[in-house]
Amino acid sequence: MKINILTLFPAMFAGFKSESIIKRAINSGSLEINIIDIRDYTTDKHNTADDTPFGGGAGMVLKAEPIFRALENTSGKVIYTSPQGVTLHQNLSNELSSEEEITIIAGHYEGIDERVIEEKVDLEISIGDFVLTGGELPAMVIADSIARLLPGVIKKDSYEQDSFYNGLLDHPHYTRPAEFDGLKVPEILLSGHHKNIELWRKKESLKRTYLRRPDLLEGREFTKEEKKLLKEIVDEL
Ligand code: 9D3
Repeated sequence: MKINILTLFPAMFAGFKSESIIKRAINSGSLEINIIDIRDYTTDKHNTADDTPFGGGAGMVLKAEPIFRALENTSGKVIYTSPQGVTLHQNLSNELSSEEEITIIAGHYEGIDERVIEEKVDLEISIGDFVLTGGELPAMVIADSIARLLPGVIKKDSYEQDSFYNGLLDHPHYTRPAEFDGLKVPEILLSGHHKNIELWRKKESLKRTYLRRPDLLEGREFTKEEKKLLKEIVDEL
């Protein structure tokens, strides 16, 4: 999959591309991240990418023309990061991960000229109800959540266990040593009894979800095993 990102601040994306899982996804050929500097598509001698808003007011607006020109080198869905957009959800990331190519326009300052949105943008996405300085981090968040779903990037049994994928929060994790400063790892995890470990993890997942995100359990169909575990959880509280 190819993900184009249009930005006025390409340097912000350097670390994103060159570390950890995203780096591996790129090197394995399943992902291409193409950072496009909007300033490269300006035509005046001062490379002006933004201007003051018509009608007055504070801040600057990204000009339409350089963005239109930059988009000529892309294909596929165009996404604009915006506080006015739909809130990102795992279901949307799952859908976007089956696209061959997408382009994310990272906004900055007050936003972009509305004519870009009217003519070119298919989908506006927010990453939640809090205020950031620009759309660069949201662009990385969107790209990251898509990239990890691409074939061969992470093991399937790894993301099938994710909250919002299986609908439950994660269970606790421990690694060596088995005792640290008198703090012990739950016995069962050292037992080597895989069936019981799986059941313990399922119960811890259910318990956390019940206590922290009961909204995730609304409307869920429970298996017989899950009903039994939930009864134990409630009785033990
Ligand atoms: C002071 C500017 N505000 C005037 C009402 C509006 C505003 C414009 C641009 C506020 C923040 C931003 C920058 N944020 C984004 O571009 C953004 C964002 C966010 O701030 N939170 C969550 N998701 C997103 S996606 C893009």
